[in-house]
Amino acid sequence: MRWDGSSFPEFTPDNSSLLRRHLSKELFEQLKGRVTSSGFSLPRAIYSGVVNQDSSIGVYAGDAESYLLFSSLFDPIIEDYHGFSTTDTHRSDLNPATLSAPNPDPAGQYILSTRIRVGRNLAEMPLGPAISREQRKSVESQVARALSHLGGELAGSYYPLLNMEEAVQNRLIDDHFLFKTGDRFLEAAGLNRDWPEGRGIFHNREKTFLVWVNEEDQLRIISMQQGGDIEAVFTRLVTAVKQIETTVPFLHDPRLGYLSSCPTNLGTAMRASVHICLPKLGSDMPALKKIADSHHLQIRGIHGEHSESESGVFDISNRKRLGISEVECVQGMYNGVVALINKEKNL
Ligand code: ADP
Ligand code: DAR
Repeated sequence: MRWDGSSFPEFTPDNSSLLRRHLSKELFEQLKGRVTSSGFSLPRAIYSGVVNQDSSIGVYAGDAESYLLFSSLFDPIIEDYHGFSTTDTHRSDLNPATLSAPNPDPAGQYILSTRIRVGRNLAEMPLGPAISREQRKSVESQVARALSHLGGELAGSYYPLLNMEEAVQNRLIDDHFLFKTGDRFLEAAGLNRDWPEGRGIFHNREKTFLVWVNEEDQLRIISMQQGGDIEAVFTRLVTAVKQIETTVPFLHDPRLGYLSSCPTNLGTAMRASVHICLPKLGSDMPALKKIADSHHLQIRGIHGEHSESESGVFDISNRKRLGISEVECVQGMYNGVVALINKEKNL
């Protein structure tokens, strides 16, 4: 679908996005002339959701100011997705000691791997949809410099996408370490401008600690490893986030927590996931979805968002990221995974 942004967009009858649910014609007329100090407008914020009628959310912020200037659209979407109202406040808990998540599958029968990531963006910078080419290159150099000072288990190297051999890039993607390219939702949001310049990946030798630079967010800080030692993965991530934040100030709001381009990644901006093999339960998707919904879990495919599960392996993670703490994100995922494993065992 094409759209020039001047008039209220058309939505197809099967469009179930939060954008369609919360953008009225009146609200569009009220907001369409507003522009943030980065030059970001409402039409740019909703363009991805208009040209991708299969969007689940459909909006992106271009800067911190977007969440204020377009709050009459963002706030209802935030409440719908996270259950977080305008009177709620976000709180953080990055203390591994308050997490109780002993490996739920020590024999390795079900959980193939665990990954916990947070999104972060730099303070004083626009978000990806509104950032300039020069600002994006500055983010890359600031982050690469900060990561070069990490020591011990976190020590590693930064690999820009610009000169990366295609075979190396494809191998990193296939092995679940690197972000995919050409996402049409990010493209329409303006997040892929000047691609691949300014984008890259940092990782340690074991690839248990990785940082994506300038994909959907300016940083995706990732801890991951084979098996179900969720506490170890969380501890590594927290150690890294706290060390990086000593040299790179993150964009943070007292009410919304860490700010991200997509409103689904506000607050903790944390997604804690396991790749789990559930061959029996996986053949009864209504039963799997019922347990996932009761624990506020999201089911993704083997290659992450917009992918399918393969041979009974699912990506199971927390759905909510705002209005709950980091420990509660991981604890909630853990409790749901325990319930899924118990169900699989009983089938
Ligand atoms: P994000 O988690 O950053 O929102 P995606 O859902 O697209 O992004 O996942 C990014 C990559 O991480 C994909 O290759 C996906 O297969 C991989 N991934 C996610 N969770 C796990 C996991 N528990 N173990 C291994 N790889 C994972
Ligand atoms: N694809 C967009 C964003 C959904 C949430 N996932 C993110 N942010 N990667 C949509 O509206 O479907």
